[in-house]
Amino acid sequence: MTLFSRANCPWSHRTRLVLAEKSINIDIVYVDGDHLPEDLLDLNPYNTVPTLVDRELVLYDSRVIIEYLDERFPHPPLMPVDPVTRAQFRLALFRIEKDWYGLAEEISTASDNRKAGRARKILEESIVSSAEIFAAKPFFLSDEFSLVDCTIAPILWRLPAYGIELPQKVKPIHRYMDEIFSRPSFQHSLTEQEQELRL
Ligand SMILES: N[C@@H](CCC(=O)N[C@@H](CS)C(=O)NCC(=O)O)C(=O)O
Repeated sequence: MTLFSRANCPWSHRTRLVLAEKSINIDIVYVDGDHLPEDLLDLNPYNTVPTLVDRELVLYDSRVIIEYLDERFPHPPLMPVDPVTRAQFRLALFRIEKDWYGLAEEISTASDNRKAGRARKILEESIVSSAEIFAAKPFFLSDEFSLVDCTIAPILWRLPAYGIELPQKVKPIHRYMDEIFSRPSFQHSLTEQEQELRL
């Protein structure tokens, strides 16, 4: 299997974290700069990373990829088994992608400081307002580490790069970050560029 990834892309990062959590050995091809490799352009009509190639199968969109990886490599499972909890996890994934990843992208690509500042403020407020959910269980919505944690972690890791410092009062979120960031799979998932985001 081959994964096309960028060295500092949150969508690629969550995919690398799933790979690390499941100890899946895979070739990771890092793309850099404006020009994507020809084979990737041929494989993925949206020209995005991450893109996964597993023999004849080509997958893009990190959500499609991580759900495939969870089913193809069931241990450890990263989704609950019962339909109601699975649906709740999928809804959480949808919201985190739409809200937090959306705002993170706005901060990174904003054409002016005012727009970036507005997105920064909304992202910080949204994360802080979720403190009770972080407090309720060891992992997000769960006693077990899951695809939702794999999705949240790349955004929390990048907070300093987004210019966000969470207040000390949100202790459950600081506890959660310490827990996730010290996980061997998380450490393994980081590229050099990502390590430098929190030196
Ligand atoms: N929803 C997509 C978003 C992927 C995405 O936006 N990737 C960015 C990099 S972070 C991308 O490929 N941009 C074009 C490029 O890097 O050339 C996913 O989950 O895979």
